[in-house]
Amino acid sequence: MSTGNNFCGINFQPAIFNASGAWCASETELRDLGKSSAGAILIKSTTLEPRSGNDKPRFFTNEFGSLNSMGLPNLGPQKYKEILPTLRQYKKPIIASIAGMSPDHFVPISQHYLDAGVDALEVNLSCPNLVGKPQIAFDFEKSRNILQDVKNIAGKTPVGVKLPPYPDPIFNIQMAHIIRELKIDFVTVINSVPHCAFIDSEKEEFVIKNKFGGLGGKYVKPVALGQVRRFYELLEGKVPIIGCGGIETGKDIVEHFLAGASTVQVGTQLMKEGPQVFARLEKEFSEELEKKNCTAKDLVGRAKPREKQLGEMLDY
Ligand code: RRO
Repeated sequence: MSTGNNFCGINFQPAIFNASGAWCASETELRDLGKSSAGAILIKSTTLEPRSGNDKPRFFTNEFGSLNSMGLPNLGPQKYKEILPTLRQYKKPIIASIAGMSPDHFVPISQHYLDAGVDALEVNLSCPNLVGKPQIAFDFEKSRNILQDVKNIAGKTPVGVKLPPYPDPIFNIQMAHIIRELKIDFVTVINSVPHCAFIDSEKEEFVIKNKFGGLGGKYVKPVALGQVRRFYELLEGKVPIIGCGGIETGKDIVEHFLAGASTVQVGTQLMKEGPQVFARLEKEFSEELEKKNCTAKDLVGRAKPREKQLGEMLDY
């Protein structure tokens, strides 16, 4: 059964690839993704100038997930532009993630990647780890202007937006309005859950230098599924959604598709397991599809509300 999907004129085979930030900052990591079974290569969120990121330790994992305060370490658009032709040999779609340190940086960063012929742009409005800089996605006017500016120069190249988990659906409604108005091509949800903290009780210290970071992994799967479904409904299934958050198994991928995702990204589990995670997930997803006797595409948005069963004690 097909684990692939096709949208915005891009073929994802399988419909599983890396989340921006996970294993995609250096040339070696990007080549690793190319050699893996990932269905696309997504480059680390890129700022106009290269950045070394926040002080270490800045990444932590446990059995339930991860916490990061990376602070956008990336090689900058010039370097990624140089690497891009070598990534073409892997014959996968290549997507660039754009993260301006200021609103007027989004267009020049995007232009570098458009010149290099990337297959899509994912505009990251939700970096949680820049101290003193709020996530842009909560400022709807700023978000609209940035997306409009990038859309204006992108021509036929699809432009998507990467969003944070919104704590109330009123925010999803406002963002969905912008997405529809500007004809944004896809939506990626969710970025990590911001300003979380882990504390080691024996050492009596935070697990990362910056104390606060973005939460990912198993902890966030229900949050991600809720956001995928919200946007699926608000956009009436007409704008493809990339589901991201808590994918560890083929069943998790099925859940994201049932919620409304058309493809998925893997972050925490990729960091834990390395790029061989994609071969395992593709196999597990394929097995789940065999059991259901359907393709990945058939699953999109298929989850329905639970009905009360006869005799079931669910009265409160
Ligand atoms: O680099 C980061 O600290 C980072 C980014 Br840009 C992002 O979008 N999400 C995240 O969890 N970390």
